[in-house]
Amino acid sequence: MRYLNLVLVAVLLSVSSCSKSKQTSIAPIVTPIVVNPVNTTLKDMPFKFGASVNARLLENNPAYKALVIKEFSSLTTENALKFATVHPLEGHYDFTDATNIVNLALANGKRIHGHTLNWYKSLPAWVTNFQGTTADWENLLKTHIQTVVGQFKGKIASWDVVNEAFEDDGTYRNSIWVQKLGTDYIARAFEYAHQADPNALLFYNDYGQEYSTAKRTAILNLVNNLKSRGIPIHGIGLQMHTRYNQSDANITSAITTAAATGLMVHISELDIALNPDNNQALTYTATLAEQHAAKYKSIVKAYYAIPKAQQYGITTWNVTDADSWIPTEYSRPDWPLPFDASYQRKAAYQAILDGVK
Ligand code: 9MR
Repeated sequence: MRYLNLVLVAVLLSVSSCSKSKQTSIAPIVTPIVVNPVNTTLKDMPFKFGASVNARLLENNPAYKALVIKEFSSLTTENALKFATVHPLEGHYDFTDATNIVNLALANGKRIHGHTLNWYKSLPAWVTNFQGTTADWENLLKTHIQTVVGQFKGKIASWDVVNEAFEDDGTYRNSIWVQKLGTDYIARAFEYAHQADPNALLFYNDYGQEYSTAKRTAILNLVNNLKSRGIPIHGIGLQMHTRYNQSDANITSAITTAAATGLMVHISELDIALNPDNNQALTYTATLAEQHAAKYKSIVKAYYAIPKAQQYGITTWNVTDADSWIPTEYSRPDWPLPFDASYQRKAAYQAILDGVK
């Protein structure tokens, strides 16, 4: 023990005398900061980068859960807060899935985005069969929104308040909500949500804003109208379910025109299909992987060019090619996400990081 101490003292003395005698002649050593790409994750992007997450997979698949925790700084509830899930019977709410996702997000320092308070799809039978006066329908809309938002007040940072209210030709979708309440129910949906959580950021969310000018214009008109009336709307969600061969010009127009409203812009459901023509025999090749990566990069670049304060973030719809909704929905092979079916990073992953360099 004593011998060890002596050795230590001797070593320290020699180091200090050595550095003293040479300190005037040696330039200070500057340790270079090496960015290790292995340790870099999507959490390190200069804006929030998220994914929509599936409650069942988080519950049953530890590798999926680990990937979600490791990579993302924001989580969107894929299905857990849709009307049919959260409010399956009249007067009966089931917050189980949503609560699990919210708790996971909060425990891991992630922002949580709620999807969606109002949609024409995923409605339970009790709503589609509901019989009542206009006032009864208004009460149904208001009660649902305020119960769900109120349940997660202070925890869910932002909401897709109204989802997909327009057709691709820019006309209002003839949804059950428009049939029962007229198109201005949209404004009231935002007001109801705001009353339930005045700090929550409220978004209008829709797809096709990159490929349909008519739809984009209709959405911008709606949003500007709501703004001018003082309705509490804070952002536009560009779903961006797009394809590898969509033009950069169209994508950039959707992003810049949304930003021109002054509201925040959320690329809220990003995925890039490689097989939009439903070719059953298509296989994933290096060429497709590169085209995929290039489109991810150009989307990230265009997004990063809007004012920082308006960059609410980019969220992919689902996490990996194994859980993407696209192959199931269209019964075709496809590889739309930055992680492959074995949860490995694809070329698109690096392209996302490169998009902000
Ligand atoms: O990914 C979702 C899928 O699991 C559901 O079955 C489907 C119906 O609720 O909705 C999918 O998510 C959609 C989202 O809610 C709105 N934009 C389009 C998404 C893909 O269809």
